[in-house]
Amino acid sequence: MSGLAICPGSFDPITYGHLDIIERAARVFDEVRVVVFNNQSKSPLFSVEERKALIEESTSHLGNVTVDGYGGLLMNYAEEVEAKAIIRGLRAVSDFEYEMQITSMNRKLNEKIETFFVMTNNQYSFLSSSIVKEIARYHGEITDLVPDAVDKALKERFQR
Ligand code: COD
Repeated sequence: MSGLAICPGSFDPITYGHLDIIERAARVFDEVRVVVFNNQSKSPLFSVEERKALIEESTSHLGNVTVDGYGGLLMNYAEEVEAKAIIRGLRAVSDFEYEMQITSMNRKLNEKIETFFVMTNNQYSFLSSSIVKEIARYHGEITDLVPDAVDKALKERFQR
């Protein structure tokens, strides 16, 4: 599809579940922008700059993907860059209620920018940044769950 699609999120940090959604979006849209937002309610482990750098390294194999950070409303950003679509990932039915709520609100703010939902690969349906951080904090193995750069960054952050 022509035009720019935005993958918004906290990405604290990016996991293979996020990457799966980004790769699927990059196969469908000409241009994809991953945008890191500071979701204060989640008390982030990594700064926006650190999260952006980890996403850049993890998506360097995707020629049509760029990365940005933003401190305001998603729909304001989408309007500024003239995005055509918002892409969100779905893991399980439990994601649905939250996604319905933010999508309805975003549509109220701008009904011209459509939100598309992409279902994750089954192997990542249990995966979240929070679970990964929890495992890393107690020195469990996360190699299969996150890109190499994130594995390294988490190991450094939670060094014994
Ligand atoms: N498999 C597939 N998809 C996944 C997986 C997985 N294992 N893990 C996460 N995802 C998806 C999520 O469903 C989401 O689509 C995306 O990946 C990012 O996930 P998170 O958890 O990093 O990001 P969120 O959900 O915290 O992002 C929320 C936003 C930052 C987008 C939201 O808070 C926002 O828009 N903030 C900006 C302020 C704003 O506009 N607020 C008004 C909203 S109405």
